[in-house]
Amino acid sequence: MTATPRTALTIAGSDSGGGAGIQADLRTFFANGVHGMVALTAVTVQNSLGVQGFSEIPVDVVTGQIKAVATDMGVDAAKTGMLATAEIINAVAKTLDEVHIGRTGTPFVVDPVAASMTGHALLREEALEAIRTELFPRATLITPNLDEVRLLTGVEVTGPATQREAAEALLEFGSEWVLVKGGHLDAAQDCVDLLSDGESWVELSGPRFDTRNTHGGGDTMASAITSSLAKGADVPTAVAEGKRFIERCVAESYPLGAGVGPVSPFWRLK
Ligand code: PXL
Repeated sequence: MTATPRTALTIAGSDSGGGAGIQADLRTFFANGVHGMVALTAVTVQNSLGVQGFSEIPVDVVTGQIKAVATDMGVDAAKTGMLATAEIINAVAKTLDEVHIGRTGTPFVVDPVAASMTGHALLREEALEAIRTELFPRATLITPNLDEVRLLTGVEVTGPATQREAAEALLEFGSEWVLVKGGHLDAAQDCVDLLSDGESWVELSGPRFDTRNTHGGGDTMASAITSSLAKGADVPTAVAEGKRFIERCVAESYPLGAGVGPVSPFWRLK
C-alpha cells in the first residue's frame, strides 16, 4: 500500500477550456503531489477567447460536496475561486465553520475571483460584500490581484506605497494574511507581490515574462500556495513556494486556441 498524500479542497468553478478554475487547481494540486478534491460552484462556457456565460450549481449541492469530502476523506487545506453568487458564499461560509475549515482550523485561502482576464464577470455584483464580510474573516490568506483590490477597497495600486495601503485596507476585513499581487502593475518592472499579517511585511520579487498566455495564473498560484499549506508549510513559506511555482508555470505557458493560452505546471512532471 502507498502512503496517502496530503489533501486539498478547491471550492470553485469549471473552465471548459481547462486552463483556469478547478482544472487549474487540480492540475496544480497533482503537480505538487497533493490529492485534489472539488466542490464545484459553477460551470462556465468558455474558450481561449473568453467566457460566454455560466450557470451556478444549486447551493445545497455546493455545500453537500464540501461536507461529503470533509467528513470522510479529510481536508488538509482549502481554497476558494469563483463563487458566483452571494447565496453560495453565505452557505459556503456556514458549512466551512461546520467542518472546521478556516479561522483557527484547517488553512483556508480565499482567491477573491471577480472577473475573467477578458473582463467577464464571474461574480454577481452584490456578492462582493459577502466576500468581504463572510469569507475574509475566515481566511488564513487572501490573494487579490490589483483589479480585485480596486473592487474590494477602492484603492488604486500604482506602486509600493499604495500597495501597502491596499494591504492595510484589506486586513481590516479580518483575514490573517493578505497577499497583494503586483502582476498587473507596470509591465517594465519586476513582478512584486506584498505579503503581510499587519506585523511582518514581506516583498516577493520575481521576473516578469514576456507572454500573453497567462490564463489561469491567479488560480494556479493560489492552488500552489494551498498545496504547500496542505503539506504543513507556514504562510510565508507557502507563499514563497507558490511564487516560485507560478513563475515556472508562466515561463512554460503555451499557446492554445486563437486567444489567451494557459499557464502550465507540466514542467514539474518532466
Ligand atoms: O482565473 C479566474 C477564473 C476562475 N475560475 C473560473 C474561470 C476563471 C477565469 O476565466 O473561468 C471558472
